[in-house]
Amino acid sequence: MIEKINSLLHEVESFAPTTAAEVEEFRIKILGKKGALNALMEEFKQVPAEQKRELGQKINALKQAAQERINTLKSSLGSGAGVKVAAVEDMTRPGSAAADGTRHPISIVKNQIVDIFSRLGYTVAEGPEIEDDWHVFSALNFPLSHPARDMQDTFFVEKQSNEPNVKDLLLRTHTSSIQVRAMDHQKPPIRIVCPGRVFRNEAISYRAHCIFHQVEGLYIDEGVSFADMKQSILYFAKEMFGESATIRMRPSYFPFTEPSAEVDVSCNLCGGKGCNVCKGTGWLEIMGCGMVDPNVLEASGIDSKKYSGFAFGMGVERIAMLKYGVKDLRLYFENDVRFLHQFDSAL
Ligand code: 2U9
Repeated sequence: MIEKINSLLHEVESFAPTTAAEVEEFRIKILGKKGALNALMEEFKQVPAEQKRELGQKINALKQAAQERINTLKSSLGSGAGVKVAAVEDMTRPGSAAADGTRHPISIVKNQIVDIFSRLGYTVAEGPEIEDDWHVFSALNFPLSHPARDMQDTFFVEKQSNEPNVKDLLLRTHTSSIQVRAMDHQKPPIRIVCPGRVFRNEAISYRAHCIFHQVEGLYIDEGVSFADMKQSILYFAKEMFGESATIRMRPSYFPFTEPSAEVDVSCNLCGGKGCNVCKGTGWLEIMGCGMVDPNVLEASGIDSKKYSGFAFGMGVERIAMLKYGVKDLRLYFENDVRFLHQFDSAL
Protein backbone atom coordinates (compact mmCIF):
# COMPACT_ATOMS: atom_id res chain seq x y z
CA MET A 1 0.00 0.00 0.00
CA ILE A 2 2.89 2.34 0.79
CA GLU A 3 4.12 1.99 -2.84
CA LYS A 4 0.67 2.91 -4.12
CA ILE A 5 0.63 6.06 -1.93
CA ASN A 6 4.15 7.08 -3.07
CA SER A 7 3.36 6.49 -6.71
CA LEU A 8 0.15 8.61 -6.45
CA LEU A 9 2.14 11.39 -4.69
CA HIS A 10 4.65 11.37 -7.53
CA GLU A 11 1.81 11.51 -10.06
CA VAL A 12 0.30 14.53 -8.27
CA GLU A 13 3.62 16.40 -8.10
CA SER A 14 4.57 15.81 -11.72
CA PHE A 15 1.08 16.47 -13.17
CA ALA A 16 1.50 19.24 -15.86
CA PRO A 17 -1.77 19.91 -17.63
CA THR A 18 -2.27 22.50 -20.40
CA THR A 19 -6.00 23.06 -19.97
CA ALA A 20 -8.45 23.60 -17.13
CA ALA A 21 -10.42 20.60 -18.44
CA GLU A 22 -7.44 18.31 -17.82
CA VAL A 23 -7.21 19.57 -14.21
CA GLU A 24 -10.87 18.75 -13.61
CA GLU A 25 -10.40 15.28 -15.07
CA PHE A 26 -7.41 14.75 -12.75
CA ARG A 27 -9.38 15.98 -9.72
CA ILE A 28 -12.11 13.40 -10.37
CA LYS A 29 -9.48 10.66 -10.86
CA ILE A 30 -7.73 11.39 -7.52
CA LEU A 31 -10.30 13.07 -5.24
CA GLY A 32 -13.62 12.05 -6.81
CA LYS A 33 -16.13 9.61 -5.23
CA LYS A 34 -14.74 6.69 -7.18
CA GLY A 35 -11.24 8.19 -7.22
CA ALA A 36 -7.87 6.84 -6.09
CA LEU A 37 -8.04 8.36 -2.59
CA ASN A 38 -11.38 6.76 -1.72
CA ALA A 39 -10.06 3.43 -3.03
CA LEU A 40 -7.06 3.81 -0.68
CA MET A 41 -9.43 4.54 2.23
CA GLU A 42 -11.28 1.29 1.50
CA GLU A 43 -7.98 -0.60 1.55
CA PHE A 44 -6.99 1.25 4.75
CA LYS A 45 -9.86 -0.46 6.61
CA GLN A 46 -8.04 -3.81 6.21
CA VAL A 47 -4.66 -2.49 7.43
CA PRO A 48 -3.43 -4.07 10.73
CA ALA A 49 -3.80 -1.73 13.74
CA GLU A 50 -0.03 -1.29 14.26
CA GLN A 51 0.40 0.15 10.69
CA LYS A 52 -2.68 2.41 10.76
CA ARG A 53 -0.95 5.45 12.29
CA GLU A 54 1.90 5.66 9.72
CA LEU A 55 -0.27 4.89 6.67
CA GLY A 56 -3.06 7.21 7.85
CA GLN A 57 -0.59 10.11 8.03
CA LYS A 58 0.72 9.32 4.54
CA ILE A 59 -2.80 9.19 3.04
CA ASN A 60 -3.65 12.53 4.65
CA ALA A 61 -0.44 14.09 3.28
CA LEU A 62 -1.32 12.74 -0.21
CA LYS A 63 -4.84 14.17 0.03
CA GLN A 64 -3.52 17.59 1.05
CA ALA A 65 -0.85 17.63 -1.69
CA ALA A 66 -3.45 16.65 -4.34
CA GLN A 67 -5.89 19.33 -3.14
CA GLU A 68 -3.22 22.06 -3.14
CA ARG A 69 -1.84 21.11 -6.57
CA ILE A 70 -5.32 21.11 -8.11
CA ASN A 71 -6.21 24.50 -6.57
CA THR A 72 -2.97 26.08 -7.86
CA LEU A 73 -3.49 24.71 -11.36
CA LYS A 74 -7.14 25.80 -11.40
CA SER A 75 -6.29 29.39 -10.52
CA SER A 76 -3.51 29.63 -13.12
CA LEU A 77 -5.52 28.04 -15.93
CA GLY A 78 -8.84 29.66 -15.11
CA SER A 79 -12.14 27.92 -15.56
CA GLY A 80 -12.27 28.25 -19.36
CA ALA A 81 -11.79 24.85 -20.92
CA GLY A 82 -9.19 24.67 -23.65
CA VAL A 83 -7.06 27.67 -22.56
CA LYS A 84 -3.39 26.97 -23.18
CA VAL A 85 -1.01 27.33 -20.20
CA ALA A 86 1.60 29.13 -22.29
CA ALA A 87 -0.87 31.88 -23.25
CA VAL A 88 -1.75 32.61 -19.63
CA GLU A 89 1.47 32.00 -17.79
CA ASP A 90 3.91 34.02 -19.96
CA MET A 91 3.89 37.24 -17.98
CA THR A 92 6.67 38.70 -20.19
CA ARG A 93 4.43 38.92 -23.28
CA PRO A 94 3.77 42.57 -24.29
CA GLY A 95 0.22 43.78 -23.59
CA SER A 96 -2.13 44.50 -26.47
CA ALA A 97 -1.87 48.14 -27.56
CA ALA A 98 -4.82 50.49 -26.97
CA ALA A 99 -6.26 51.88 -30.21
CA ASP A 100 -4.97 55.41 -30.87
CA GLY A 101 -7.37 58.20 -31.72
CA THR A 102 -6.84 60.26 -34.87
CA ARG A 103 -7.11 63.98 -35.45
CA HIS A 104 -10.46 65.12 -36.85
CA PRO A 105 -10.23 65.91 -40.61
CA ILE A 106 -11.47 69.47 -39.94
CA SER A 107 -8.64 69.97 -37.42
CA ILE A 108 -6.14 68.51 -39.89
CA VAL A 109 -7.19 70.88 -42.68
CA LYS A 110 -7.52 73.88 -40.34
CA ASN A 111 -3.96 73.22 -39.09
CA GLN A 112 -2.71 72.91 -42.68
CA ILE A 113 -4.30 76.26 -43.65
CA VAL A 114 -2.83 77.99 -40.58
CA ASP A 115 0.56 76.38 -41.22
CA ILE A 116 0.65 77.59 -44.85
CA PHE A 117 -0.11 81.18 -43.88
CA SER A 118 2.31 81.08 -40.94
CA ARG A 119 5.04 80.46 -43.56
CA LEU A 120 4.02 83.82 -45.09
CA GLY A 121 4.46 85.57 -41.73
CA TYR A 122 0.87 85.41 -40.42
CA THR A 123 0.25 84.85 -36.71
CA VAL A 124 -2.88 83.21 -35.27
CA ALA A 125 -5.57 85.31 -33.56
CA GLU A 126 -8.66 83.96 -31.83
CA GLY A 127 -11.76 85.55 -30.32
CA PRO A 128 -15.11 84.88 -28.61
CA GLU A 129 -17.89 82.89 -30.28
CA ILE A 130 -20.55 85.01 -28.54
CA GLU A 131 -20.20 88.50 -29.95
CA ASP A 132 -21.96 91.86 -30.19
CA ASP A 133 -23.44 93.63 -33.18
CA TRP A 134 -20.52 96.05 -33.53
CA HIS A 135 -17.78 93.42 -34.00
CA VAL A 136 -19.84 91.18 -36.32
CA PHE A 137 -21.77 93.73 -38.41
CA SER A 138 -21.44 97.47 -37.77
CA ALA A 139 -17.62 97.70 -37.76
CA LEU A 140 -17.63 95.69 -40.99
CA ASN A 141 -19.77 98.15 -42.95
CA PHE A 142 -22.97 96.05 -42.90
CA PRO A 143 -25.91 98.38 -43.58
CA LEU A 144 -28.69 98.27 -40.95
CA SER A 145 -30.98 96.64 -43.52
CA HIS A 146 -28.54 93.83 -44.43
CA PRO A 147 -30.28 90.39 -44.39
CA ALA A 148 -27.45 88.83 -42.30
CA ARG A 149 -28.68 90.95 -39.38
CA ASP A 150 -32.03 89.19 -39.64
CA MET A 151 -33.26 86.52 -37.19
CA GLN A 152 -33.53 84.17 -40.16
CA ASP A 153 -29.77 84.23 -40.71
CA THR A 154 -28.24 84.89 -37.28
CA PHE A 155 -28.65 83.25 -33.87
CA PHE A 156 -29.29 85.93 -31.25
CA VAL A 157 -28.58 85.27 -27.57
CA GLU A 158 -31.55 86.05 -25.32
CA LYS A 159 -30.94 89.01 -23.01
CA GLN A 160 -30.58 88.01 -19.34
CA SER A 161 -31.19 91.54 -18.07
CA ASN A 162 -33.51 94.44 -18.92
CA GLU A 163 -30.87 97.07 -18.20
CA PRO A 164 -30.77 99.46 -21.18
CA ASN A 165 -26.94 99.44 -21.46
CA VAL A 166 -26.69 95.63 -21.72
CA LYS A 167 -25.60 94.82 -25.29
CA ASP A 168 -27.52 92.54 -27.66
CA LEU A 169 -25.45 89.41 -28.04
CA LEU A 170 -25.29 86.96 -30.94
CA LEU A 171 -23.30 83.98 -32.15
CA ARG A 172 -20.68 85.18 -34.62
CA THR A 173 -21.60 84.46 -38.24
CA HIS A 174 -17.99 84.80 -39.42
CA THR A 175 -14.58 85.05 -37.79
CA SER A 176 -14.16 88.63 -39.16
CA SER A 177 -15.04 89.82 -35.64
CA ILE A 178 -11.60 88.53 -34.53
CA GLN A 179 -9.90 90.83 -37.07
CA VAL A 180 -12.02 93.78 -35.86
CA ARG A 181 -10.86 93.09 -32.28
CA ALA A 182 -7.23 92.86 -33.47
CA MET A 183 -7.56 96.24 -35.23
CA ASP A 184 -8.92 97.74 -31.98
CA HIS A 185 -5.73 96.81 -30.10
CA GLN A 186 -2.97 96.65 -32.71
CA LYS A 187 -1.43 99.23 -35.02
CA PRO A 188 -0.47 98.18 -38.58
CA PRO A 189 1.35 96.21 -39.79
CA ILE A 190 -1.25 93.54 -38.93
CA ARG A 191 -0.89 90.08 -40.46
CA ILE A 192 -3.19 87.52 -38.86
CA VAL A 193 -5.10 84.30 -39.62
CA CYS A 194 -8.24 83.70 -37.61
CA PRO A 195 -9.56 80.14 -37.30
CA GLY A 196 -12.78 79.37 -35.46
CA ARG A 197 -16.36 78.08 -35.38
CA VAL A 198 -19.13 80.21 -36.83
CA PHE A 199 -22.90 79.92 -36.54
CA ARG A 200 -25.62 80.57 -39.11
CA ASN A 201 -29.35 79.93 -38.91
CA GLU A 202 -29.39 77.48 -41.84
CA ALA A 203 -31.16 74.22 -42.53
CA ILE A 204 -28.77 71.26 -42.25
CA SER A 205 -28.09 69.45 -45.55
CA TYR A 206 -25.25 67.64 -47.35
CA ARG A 207 -23.77 71.06 -48.28
CA ALA A 208 -24.73 73.37 -45.37
CA HIS A 209 -24.67 73.25 -41.57
CA CYS A 210 -25.66 75.73 -38.87
CA ILE A 211 -22.17 75.38 -37.33
CA PHE A 212 -19.05 75.33 -39.46
CA HIS A 213 -15.39 76.32 -39.33
CA GLN A 214 -13.75 79.26 -41.02
CA VAL A 215 -10.26 80.55 -41.45
CA GLU A 216 -10.05 84.20 -42.36
CA GLY A 217 -6.95 86.30 -42.92
CA LEU A 218 -6.11 89.99 -42.78
CA TYR A 219 -3.02 91.87 -43.91
CA ILE A 220 -2.82 95.65 -43.35
CA ASP A 221 0.25 97.78 -43.99
CA GLU A 222 1.40 100.69 -46.11
CA GLY A 223 1.21 99.90 -49.82
CA VAL A 224 -0.55 96.51 -49.66
CA SER A 225 -1.98 95.84 -53.14
CA PHE A 226 -4.43 93.55 -54.95
CA ALA A 227 -1.36 91.91 -56.60
CA ASP A 228 -0.01 91.03 -53.11
CA MET A 229 -3.35 89.41 -52.31
CA LYS A 230 -3.43 87.42 -55.54
CA GLN A 231 0.13 86.14 -55.07
CA SER A 232 -0.51 85.13 -51.44
CA ILE A 233 -3.67 83.22 -52.41
CA LEU A 234 -1.86 81.52 -55.32
CA TYR A 235 0.84 80.40 -52.86
CA PHE A 236 -1.87 79.02 -50.55
CA ALA A 237 -3.61 77.15 -53.41
CA LYS A 238 -0.38 75.49 -54.56
CA GLU A 239 0.59 74.46 -51.03
CA MET A 240 -2.89 73.07 -50.31
CA PHE A 241 -3.82 71.44 -53.64
CA GLY A 242 -0.41 70.78 -55.24
CA GLU A 243 2.20 72.64 -57.31
CA SER A 244 0.18 72.34 -60.54
CA ALA A 245 -2.81 74.24 -59.04
CA THR A 246 -3.75 77.57 -60.62
CA ILE A 247 -6.34 80.12 -59.52
CA ARG A 248 -8.79 82.51 -61.10
CA MET A 249 -10.73 85.37 -59.53
CA ARG A 250 -14.30 86.40 -60.30
CA PRO A 251 -15.74 89.76 -59.25
CA SER A 252 -17.98 89.57 -56.18
CA TYR A 253 -19.47 91.75 -53.45
CA PHE A 254 -18.99 91.86 -49.65
CA PRO A 255 -19.83 94.86 -47.44
CA PHE A 256 -16.34 94.78 -45.87
CA THR A 257 -14.14 94.62 -48.99
CA GLU A 258 -13.92 96.65 -52.20
CA PRO A 259 -13.10 95.36 -54.76
CA SER A 260 -14.10 91.82 -53.79
CA ALA A 261 -13.60 88.49 -55.55
CA GLU A 262 -14.47 84.80 -55.38
CA VAL A 263 -11.43 82.56 -55.83
CA ASP A 264 -11.53 79.31 -57.82
CA VAL A 265 -8.78 76.69 -57.94
CA SER A 266 -8.21 74.47 -60.99
CA CYS A 267 -9.95 71.11 -60.45
CA ASN A 268 -7.31 68.68 -59.18
CA LEU A 269 -9.38 65.65 -60.25
CA CYS A 270 -9.63 66.36 -63.99
CA GLY A 271 -6.69 68.77 -64.26
CA GLY A 272 -9.04 71.51 -65.51
CA LYS A 273 -10.63 69.48 -68.34
CA GLY A 274 -14.04 69.33 -66.66
CA CYS A 275 -15.60 66.48 -64.63
CA ASN A 276 -18.67 65.86 -62.47
CA VAL A 277 -16.95 67.24 -59.32
CA CYS A 278 -16.25 70.63 -60.96
CA LYS A 279 -19.53 70.34 -62.91
CA GLY A 280 -17.68 70.46 -66.21
CA THR A 281 -16.12 73.89 -65.55
CA GLY A 282 -12.59 72.78 -64.59
CA TRP A 283 -12.77 75.11 -61.53
CA LEU A 284 -13.71 74.74 -57.84
CA GLU A 285 -14.65 77.66 -55.61
CA ILE A 286 -12.42 77.78 -52.51
CA MET A 287 -12.71 81.21 -50.89
CA GLY A 288 -13.66 84.88 -51.07
CA CYS A 289 -11.32 87.84 -50.77
CA GLY A 290 -10.95 91.56 -51.32
CA MET A 291 -9.24 94.82 -50.45
CA VAL A 292 -10.43 96.00 -47.02
CA ASP A 293 -13.04 98.74 -47.50
CA PRO A 294 -11.69 102.16 -46.30
CA ASN A 295 -14.86 102.49 -44.14
CA VAL A 296 -13.81 99.34 -42.24
CA LEU A 297 -10.28 100.67 -41.63
CA GLU A 298 -11.64 104.04 -40.44
CA ALA A 299 -14.26 102.38 -38.16
CA SER A 300 -11.35 100.84 -36.23
CA GLY A 301 -9.30 104.06 -36.20
CA ILE A 302 -6.87 103.11 -38.97
CA ASP A 303 -5.94 105.89 -41.41
CA SER A 304 -7.19 104.64 -44.80
CA LYS A 305 -5.07 107.22 -46.64
CA LYS A 306 -1.88 105.80 -45.17
CA TYR A 307 -2.76 102.11 -44.92
CA SER A 308 -4.38 99.54 -47.17
CA GLY A 309 -5.02 95.87 -46.69
CA PHE A 310 -6.53 92.71 -48.03
CA ALA A 311 -8.67 90.05 -46.39
CA PHE A 312 -9.83 86.58 -47.32
CA GLY A 313 -12.14 83.96 -45.85
CA MET A 314 -12.78 80.28 -46.43
CA GLY A 315 -14.91 77.49 -45.01
CA VAL A 316 -12.72 74.67 -43.63
CA GLU A 317 -15.40 72.03 -44.35
CA ARG A 318 -15.44 73.07 -48.01
CA ILE A 319 -11.63 72.89 -48.35
CA ALA A 320 -11.64 69.49 -46.60
CA MET A 321 -14.43 68.21 -48.89
CA LEU A 322 -12.45 69.22 -51.98
CA LYS A 323 -9.17 67.84 -50.64
CA TYR A 324 -10.56 64.48 -49.52
CA GLY A 325 -13.45 64.08 -51.99
CA VAL A 326 -16.06 64.02 -49.19
CA LYS A 327 -19.53 64.49 -50.70
CA ASP A 328 -21.65 65.04 -47.56
CA LEU A 329 -20.69 67.74 -45.04
CA ARG A 330 -22.75 66.09 -42.28
CA LEU A 331 -20.14 63.30 -42.02
CA TYR A 332 -17.80 65.79 -40.32
CA PHE A 333 -20.28 66.18 -37.44
CA GLU A 334 -21.34 62.56 -36.86
CA ASN A 335 -18.00 61.35 -35.45
CA ASP A 336 -18.34 57.84 -36.85
CA VAL A 337 -14.89 56.33 -36.22
CA ARG A 338 -15.06 54.41 -39.53
CA PHE A 339 -15.08 57.81 -41.24
CA LEU A 340 -12.61 59.53 -38.90
CA HIS A 341 -9.97 56.78 -39.02
CA GLN A 342 -9.47 57.31 -42.77
CA PHE A 343 -7.61 60.57 -42.17
CA ASP A 344 -4.03 60.68 -41.08
CA SER A 345 -1.80 63.63 -40.56
CA ALA A 346 1.41 64.88 -39.05
CA LEU A 347 -0.31 68.18 -38.22
C1 2U9 B 1 -12.03 92.63 -41.80
C2 2U9 B 1 -12.09 93.04 -43.08
C3 2U9 B 1 -12.39 92.15 -44.09
C4 2U9 B 1 -13.01 88.62 -44.65
C5 2U9 B 1 -13.47 88.00 -45.92
C6 2U9 B 1 -14.53 86.66 -47.33
C7 2U9 B 1 -13.99 87.54 -48.18
C8 2U9 B 1 -15.35 85.51 -47.74
C9 2U9 B 1 -16.62 83.59 -47.07
C10 2U9 B 1 -15.93 82.39 -47.60
C11 2U9 B 1 -16.80 81.23 -47.49
C12 2U9 B 1 -17.27 83.15 -45.83
O1 2U9 B 1 -17.13 80.68 -45.06
S1 2U9 B 1 -17.68 81.47 -46.06
O2 2U9 B 1 -19.07 81.40 -46.29
N1 2U9 B 1 -15.75 84.70 -46.78
O3 2U9 B 1 -15.64 85.34 -48.89
N2 2U9 B 1 -14.24 86.92 -46.03
S2 2U9 B 1 -13.12 88.67 -47.37
O4 2U9 B 1 -12.94 90.00 -44.82
C13 2U9 B 1 -12.64 90.85 -43.80
C14 2U9 B 1 -12.59 90.42 -42.51
C15 2U9 B 1 -12.28 91.32 -41.49
C16 2U9 B 1 -11.71 93.59 -40.71
